[in-house]
Amino acid sequence: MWKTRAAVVGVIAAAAFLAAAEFAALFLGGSGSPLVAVGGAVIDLAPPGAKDLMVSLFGTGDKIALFVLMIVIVGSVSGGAGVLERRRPAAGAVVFAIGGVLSLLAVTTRSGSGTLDGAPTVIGVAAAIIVLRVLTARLRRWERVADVPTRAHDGDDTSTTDRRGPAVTSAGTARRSFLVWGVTTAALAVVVGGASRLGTATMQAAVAARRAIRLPTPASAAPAVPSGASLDVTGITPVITSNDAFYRIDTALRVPSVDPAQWKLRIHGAVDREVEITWDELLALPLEEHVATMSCVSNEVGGDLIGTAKWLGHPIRELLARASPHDSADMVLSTSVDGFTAGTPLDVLQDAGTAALLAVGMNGEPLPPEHGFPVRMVVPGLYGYVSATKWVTDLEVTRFADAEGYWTPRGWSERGPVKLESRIDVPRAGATVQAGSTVAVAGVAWQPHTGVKGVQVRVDDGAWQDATLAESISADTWRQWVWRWTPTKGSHRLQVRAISADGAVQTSVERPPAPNGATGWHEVTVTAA
Ligand SMILES: Nc1nc2c(c(=O)[nH]1)N[C@H]1C(S)=C(S)[C@@H](COP(=O)(O)O)O[C@H]1N2
Ligand SMILES: [Mo]
Repeated sequence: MWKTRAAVVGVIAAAAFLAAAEFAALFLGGSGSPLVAVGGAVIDLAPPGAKDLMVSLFGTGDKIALFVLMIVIVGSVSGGAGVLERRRPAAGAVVFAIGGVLSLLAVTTRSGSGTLDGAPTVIGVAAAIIVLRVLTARLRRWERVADVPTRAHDGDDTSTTDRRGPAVTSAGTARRSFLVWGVTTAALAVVVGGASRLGTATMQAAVAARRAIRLPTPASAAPAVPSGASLDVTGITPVITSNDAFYRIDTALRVPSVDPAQWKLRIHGAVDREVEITWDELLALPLEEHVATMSCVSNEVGGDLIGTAKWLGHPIRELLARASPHDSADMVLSTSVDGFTAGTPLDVLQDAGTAALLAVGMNGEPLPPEHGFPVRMVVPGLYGYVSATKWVTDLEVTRFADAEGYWTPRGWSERGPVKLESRIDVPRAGATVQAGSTVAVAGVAWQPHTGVKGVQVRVDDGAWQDATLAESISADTWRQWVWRWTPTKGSHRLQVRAISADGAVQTSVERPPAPNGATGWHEVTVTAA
C-alpha cells in the first residue's frame, strides 16, 4: 500500500509539473509548452517504421494514441520517482530533474523557439519537486505513526529513521493531512492545467482565425493621406503610426483571445429593440475607412501615449439607430470580454459628423490582438479610457447617472474629451546642435475632432514664432509642424504651443494627467555649440 501511495504522489507531482508549465506557457503566448514540445520531439525522433505502425494501428487517431502512450510512460516513470523519493529523499526529485532537462531539450530545439520558451519547463520542474517533497514528507509522517503490519510484506523498507521518533501525531491526523494535501494538489493541478491548456488552444485558434481573415474593401475609403501631410524632417513622428509602434494601454494581464466565429455584439438597455450582431454580419455591412488620432488620458505633456491609424469599421451610430435609444439615455457603457468598461456620451456616438467606429481593421490589417481583435471602438476626439473599448462585446444604452466606466470610480473624470496639445520631437532634450546652422525644430500637434490651425515656438521666453504646418489629413488627426531655427552658442529652452481650429490657444497651465488629461507647454533644453 505504501508503495502505491508513493507512486500516486509521483503521479501528482507529474500533474503539478504539467499544470505549472501549461500555466506559464499561457502567459508566453502558448509557446514553450513541454506537452506540445515533447510530443513533437517524440514524433520527430520516432523511426519511420514506428510512425507507420502507429498510423496503421490507429489511423487518424495516431496523435491520440501517441498522447495515451506518453501518459502511460510519464505516469509509470513519475510513479517510480514517487517510490524512489519515499525510499530516499531527493532520489525521486532527481528523476524529475532529468525529465526536466529532456523536456528543456525538446522545447529549446523546436523550430522558432524563443528565448523564454524554457521557462515553463523550469517552473514546472520546480512545482513538481516541491509537490513531491511536501507530499512525501506527509506520507512518511503517516507511515511513521501508523501501525502497519503490511509493511513487512512490502519488503522495501530500507529506511531506519522511519521507525524511530515518538509518534507525536496520531495516525488519523497524519493520514488526513496527507490526503488533504494530496487531493488538493491533484485537483488544483487538473483545474489549472486543464484551463491553461484550453486557454492556449483558444488563443491559437484566434491567431489562426485572424491570419485567415480577408477584410472587405470599404464602401467609403479614407481619402489618401496627402503627401503634404508628412514633413521631410529627420526624427519627426510619422504621421501614420505603424501597428507595431502604436502605444498599447489596457488592464489585461494577458491579451484576450477572441475567436471571431464566436464573437457577438449585443446592444441593449434603454432601447426599443435589442440588437445582436455577429462577426459575419458586421463584415457584410458597409464599412468606412477613417484616419484618426487616438490618445491616452495618461499621456504626460511630451509623452508618447498617442498614435494615428487608418481605422476600418462600421459607424456605431447606424447600429444604435437600429436599436433606437430612449430619449432618457445619455451614455453608452461598452464592455470588453475582459470586463473593462467605458462610458461614452450617447450624443457623440449618434452624431453624424463623428466617425465613431466599431472597428475591425487598423492600417489595412485585421486589428492586432493587443489592439482589440476582432472588434474595438474608436471615437475621434475622446480619450481611450472613455471610448476605445477593445475586444468589445456589449453596448448598454444607459445614463451617466446610472452607470460608470472602469476608470471613473478610480479617480478619472466621467467624460474625457482630448485636450489641445503639442510636442517637440526634434531636437531631443539634452541634444547638442550646431550654432549658426539651420536647425529643424519639429513635432506634432493635436486636438482630435477639432483640428489644429497653428503652432508656435519660442526660444528662451522670446517672442512666439509661427511654425510651418504640414497639410492636415482631417480635423480628427494630429498635424506635423516644423520651425527653422538658427541658434546662437549656449544653452536654449524651446517651447511649443498649438492653436486649435477654433482659435483656442494651448494653455500654459500645468496639470497632471489625472483626472482628465495633462496640460501645459512641452519644452526641451538643448545646447548649441
Ligand atoms: N478592453 C479594454 N479596452 C481598452 C482599455 C482596457 O484597459 N481594456 N484601455 C483603454 C485605454 S485607457 C486606451 S488609452 C486605449 C488604448 O488603445 P491601444 O492599446 O490600442 O492604443 O484603449 C482603451 N480600451
Ligand atoms: Mo488610456
